[in-house]
Amino acid sequence: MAAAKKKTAKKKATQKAAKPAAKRVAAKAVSRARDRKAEVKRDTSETKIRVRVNLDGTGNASIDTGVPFLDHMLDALSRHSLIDLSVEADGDTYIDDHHTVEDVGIAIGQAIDEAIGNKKGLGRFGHAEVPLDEALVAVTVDLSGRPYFVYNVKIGQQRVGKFEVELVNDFMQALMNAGQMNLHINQRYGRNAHHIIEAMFKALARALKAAVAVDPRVSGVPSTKGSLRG
Ligand SMILES: [Mn+2]
Repeated sequence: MAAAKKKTAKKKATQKAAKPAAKRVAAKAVSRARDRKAEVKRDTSETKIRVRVNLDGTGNASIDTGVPFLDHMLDALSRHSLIDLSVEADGDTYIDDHHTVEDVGIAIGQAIDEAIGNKKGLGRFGHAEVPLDEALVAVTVDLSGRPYFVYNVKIGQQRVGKFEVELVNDFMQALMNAGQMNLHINQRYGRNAHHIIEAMFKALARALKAAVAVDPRVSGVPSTKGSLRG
């Protein structure tokens, strides 16, 4: 009689233990399936911008900023990061491209930061060096929540077509601030402005691809401080 009772109790205990384990698995699957998408609308007297990102995309880009060279660069950013990126901008380009380029940088930075969410399991760091013919550019990113910007770039020409080369600096700075990221850009060498800037955007893409990736082996936020928000 006592033995039979013991057996029943053991069976019950086994059933009890099985239930929470099943629940845990289900919860994990849900959190992994969380959409890492964001939409940012920015509306000022200078620009009207809509940006949509999907960090777990396939590099699908739909870009129309009114600044053709920027469209070309954002297309490369999306393609090589595998981040789906949609950008529509209607800015005061009759003045110059400055407001539009800077505000697109802000909106993309905000969208990426929002899509990253709680940063659990985040790769956090990314580094890539990308060549384009004679040019080589390195980009290092830390999605630390602490904005810091290093821009070691020297380009001889002032323009690529109609596009002002110094706006690349403004774009990267805006992206870094709004995206709350530590961003280091180091041009190793290069002669042609188009090549240097395009290598920079491709390196940014590859660095971001690693930094926004989620590693299922990491539990919690990848920080000894326990937080990557400021
Ligand atoms: Mn090109």
